[in-house]
Amino acid sequence: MTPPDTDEALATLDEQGFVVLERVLTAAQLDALREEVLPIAERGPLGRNPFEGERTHRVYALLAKAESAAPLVEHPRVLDIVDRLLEPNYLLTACQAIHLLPGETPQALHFDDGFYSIPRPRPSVSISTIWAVDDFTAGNGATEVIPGSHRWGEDELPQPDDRRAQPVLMPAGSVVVFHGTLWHRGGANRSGAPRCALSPQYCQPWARQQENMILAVGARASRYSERIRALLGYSIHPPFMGFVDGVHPARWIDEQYDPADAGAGVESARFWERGGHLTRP
Ligand SMILES: O=C(O)CCC(=O)C(=O)O
Repeated sequence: MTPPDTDEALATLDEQGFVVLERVLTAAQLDALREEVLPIAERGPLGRNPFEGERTHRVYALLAKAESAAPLVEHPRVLDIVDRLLEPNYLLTACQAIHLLPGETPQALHFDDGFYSIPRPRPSVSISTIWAVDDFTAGNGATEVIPGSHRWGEDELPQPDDRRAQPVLMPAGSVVVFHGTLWHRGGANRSGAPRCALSPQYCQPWARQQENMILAVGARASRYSERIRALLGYSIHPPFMGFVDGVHPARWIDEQYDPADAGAGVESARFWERGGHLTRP
């Protein structure tokens, strides 16, 4: 099946809260990912509670450990969608591998931006993606979603075993993109083989990231593209959210970096020209 274009994907996201882009990774990207990420996932720590999954290897700070995750984090098909849903300068809030072992039970239904204390219904503060490294099947723990639940209010809660939850079936190399407000969970792995997924998640540029990406990735950030560095936090949300000692944070890993090249200086200059107000008084 041909993946929907960005406009179609946005329409589906608006209606259902999620959209699947099938087979968007090349065979080479998938091979590189499997070669590097699977051993890390298999060695990774088991979850510390039923939510993380006691039969799930869960590896955080993935960009510190596997450079082959980068093409997923900055995949143009995904970022074209996120660009239209979040404000410019949005950030990478989480980036993890989730490797469900046979026997894993269903996760609790939840939504990913639930820790921002803004009442629902509301726009998403974050957009999540889950990439299938293995095929997602009905039996191996495919992510389950409740279509339309991104619009639910505060009082609308799913049952623990809600019949509206449906598995996202997709072949390896596909990705499901969904609103941070969509109720979902990892499914039960009743198969005889593990199910590996990667989950980069993005948040508004004014929201605190779940994972402290600057500390998590550290000096390895310099190995990545400018786009990934900006997503990690080597960026500012103009006029000055994210400054370090009064200068653009990218200057700390690249002395030649000129914020004016990225347009970041322009917004800041306008702010000061207006006398330090976000809008004219
Ligand atoms: O593993 C999955 O399919 C979903 C996991 C998830 O939603 C989470 O851990 O927040």
